Amino acid sequence: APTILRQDYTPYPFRIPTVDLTFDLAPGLTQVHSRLSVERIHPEAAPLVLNGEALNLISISIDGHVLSPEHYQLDDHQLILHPEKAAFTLEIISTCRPAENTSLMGLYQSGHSLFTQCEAEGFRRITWFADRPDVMSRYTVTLQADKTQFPHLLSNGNLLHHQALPDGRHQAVWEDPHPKPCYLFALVAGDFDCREKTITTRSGRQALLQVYCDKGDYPRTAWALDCLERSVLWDESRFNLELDLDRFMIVAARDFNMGAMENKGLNIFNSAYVLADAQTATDASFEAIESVIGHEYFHNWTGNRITCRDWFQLSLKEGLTVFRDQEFSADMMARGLPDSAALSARTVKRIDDVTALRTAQFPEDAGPMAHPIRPDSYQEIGNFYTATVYEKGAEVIRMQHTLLGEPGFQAGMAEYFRRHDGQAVTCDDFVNAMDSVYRQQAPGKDLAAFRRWYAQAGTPRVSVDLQYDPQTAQCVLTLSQRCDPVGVEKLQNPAVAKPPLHIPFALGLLGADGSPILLETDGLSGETLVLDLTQTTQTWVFKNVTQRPVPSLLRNFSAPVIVEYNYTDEELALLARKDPEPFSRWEAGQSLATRCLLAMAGKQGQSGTAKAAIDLLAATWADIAGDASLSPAYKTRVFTLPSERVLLEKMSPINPPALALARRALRRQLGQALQDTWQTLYDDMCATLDGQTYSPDAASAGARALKNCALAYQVAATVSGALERAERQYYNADNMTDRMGGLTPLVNHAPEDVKTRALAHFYDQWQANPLVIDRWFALQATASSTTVADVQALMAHPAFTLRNPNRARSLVFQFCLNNIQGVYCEAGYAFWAEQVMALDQINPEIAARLARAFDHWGRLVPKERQAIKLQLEKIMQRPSLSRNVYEIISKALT
Ligand code: B3K
Ligand code: ZN
Repeated sequence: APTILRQDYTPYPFRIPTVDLTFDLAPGLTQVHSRLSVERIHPEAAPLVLNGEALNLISISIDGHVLSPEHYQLDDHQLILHPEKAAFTLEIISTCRPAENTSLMGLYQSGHSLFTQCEAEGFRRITWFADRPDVMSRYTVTLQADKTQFPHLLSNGNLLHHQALPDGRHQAVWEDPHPKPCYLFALVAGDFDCREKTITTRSGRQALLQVYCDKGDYPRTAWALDCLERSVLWDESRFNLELDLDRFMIVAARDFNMGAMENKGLNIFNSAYVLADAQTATDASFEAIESVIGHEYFHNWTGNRITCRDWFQLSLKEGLTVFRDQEFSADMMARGLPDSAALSARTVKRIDDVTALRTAQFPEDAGPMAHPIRPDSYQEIGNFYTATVYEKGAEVIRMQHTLLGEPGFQAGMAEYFRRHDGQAVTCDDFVNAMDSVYRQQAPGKDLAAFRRWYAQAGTPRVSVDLQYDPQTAQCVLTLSQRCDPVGVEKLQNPAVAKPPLHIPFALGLLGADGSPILLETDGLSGETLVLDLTQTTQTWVFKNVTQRPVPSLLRNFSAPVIVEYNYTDEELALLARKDPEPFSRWEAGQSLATRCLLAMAGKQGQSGTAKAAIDLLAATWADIAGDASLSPAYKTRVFTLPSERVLLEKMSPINPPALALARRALRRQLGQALQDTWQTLYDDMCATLDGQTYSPDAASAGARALKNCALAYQVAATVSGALERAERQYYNADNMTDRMGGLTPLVNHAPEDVKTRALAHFYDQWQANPLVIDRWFALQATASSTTVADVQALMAHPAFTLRNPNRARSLVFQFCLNNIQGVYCEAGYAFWAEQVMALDQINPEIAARLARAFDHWGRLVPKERQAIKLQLEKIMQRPSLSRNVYEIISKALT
């Protein structure tokens, strides 16, 4: 497969100012009549190259004259014309087959409805077009279909007319006043329920907000509409950005490759990120819905009004929009709280975001698919919707926010819109706007070294050296950064020294009793300072430090780096108990737990060597449990051990089963050691929640999380009565969070009959609700006793299908990615390879994601490494692999 290079970008030689599409919609065969106004930009005789895939050509004409085949070249993916005129109307009539389209890219059927997904390169499966984001057009769309089967016909923008046609058909005409790239085109046809509300935007305009769902799902759309309204208000108040449409629609689809899609005015969502009520959705789902609805809405400005010049710039819109959705969620969680509680609430969100980064992005940055947030090359762009582009991209935006401060960052955003509204631009254009503000704010400084974050892959390491001299009362801090070549960097030039990055490094110092020490250096002073680390090694001297300090490093995770500093266990415990900065406080506890786990895993699960550290961890947790100043949500994060996937990155060679055993053993020990603590927490949280009707707000979600965390430790430790309590909680719950809080420990620890009865009861209760049945599959897929044979048996269940991405993810992905005890064996690897190949026939984008499950194979213990390599080679030998899977597997093997 050819590799596309960022440096090869050339502008498109034509403009296509207007696009007029008429769809004759039917699931079996849909006809598309496209009428394009085309204007040559370059005077030269550049051909007009249009992309097209899986289309059937009916006719082509220019200014009304039908072209015969000798006037164009057509193959499987391109249509090439050689127009003589400088401006003309091109008409193309073609057909496609939505019901046969299992890739879920382009126009496809889901349930009884029709949906589109065009980003990145799906529009070419609808009609021949310049399928690239820098060609922007005004769209008029006419949809015709059977009226009974498809009473709702939706597209971007405003509805111009709707009328009946002969033979039980009808048509709707939509016009989108905003020029857009074709990846933001959308249509939906189906029979839906709709919840709606008219709001008044800041400037006094009326806007209609709508959430469409399958018939019968209406009661589960209230939260989504509420989230949408709050998103609109938040973007006005925090970013000064107002909704630019009269109508904003969200439609829920059962079959969807990703979370959701920001099509202009017509967002299409995976139903998992729309539908929720107390009975069927967990607190985590409510929270995820809020963040995805915010994310897609915020794209309306960052992505749609200003879009990407080419797909290498994907992080321009994704990193920025993830940063914005993270801030939205944090602001929602902190709403109405006094300052200290607000900080704690925001920190809980920060902890969750950093955990997500470490779970998915750090491994990616250390593996064969490592790439800069702005990649330099790709074979298949669908493979680059990655944790690096999204989550690390958001960290790179967040660092700019840290360097400029909120007012400076907002000034930079205003400058970005002033310069580029309505354009397709690059990451450099964004940093230029921020840099213009930064230079004004801090004369002599600029973002030159900072820009390297866009060009380099790999997670940098910052090592910290601290020297204290009691005579002079000075503390000398030296920070050194390094980042070894990774991924393609390693192939291209393994010896190259990567230039240093600009790392904003936030830190504080604590006295032996945990009290903060005022930092004074070079005209800066404060309890937290953000140091500008721009060189490979830099030193700072802090004055008037009257006692040997304990450093609190990388506060609030001020940069996406790994910090290396030799703390003693006691210093970590001190920070975990006393650090006034809540993120670093959490981090210290996690570091102590990590030490225990790695020591245990190194000794095949025997915890003797780690005894002292475990006792210290337990004592620290007991103190934190009793600290009334900390919120239940925060405590839950403290009491959650780092996941296997985060821990794997810290082990060399990686031994996943040993880690899984160690983690289980430590959970059991902490369950036993802190029995009274768990009991108190459980009772307290029950009392807090008692008598309240379910609400997904952050405070009650936090109380439920802590209650269920305490229960899980009690069950893990086989405390007497704990299983019965979990069972009671499962059967009596009045909301899905508590139901899962009871069922999860049962499935992992209860005797077979108790477990089977509960699972059968669950299936029976919820079989009509696919999103709940996804939970049922996922819970079994991740249970520690589940084997490959169990998963195969579940795949034979009538409710299972590989064709629905949510279902495939709930069982196959959950097992391959998150069941460490089940999948790391020869049968597990063979199962994985089989599923990659089976999925590749159905949906290459989804298959390529599963193909990445063992990206870290080269760092595993030798026996496992060999076994996985065999499977990689087996996949590679398969004829007719998709470009998606080919790219992943070939990179894994180099
Ligand atoms: N922009 C979409 C991504 C869809 C890509 C599918 N290949 C979702 C989002 O980031 O908002
Ligand atoms: Zn996005």
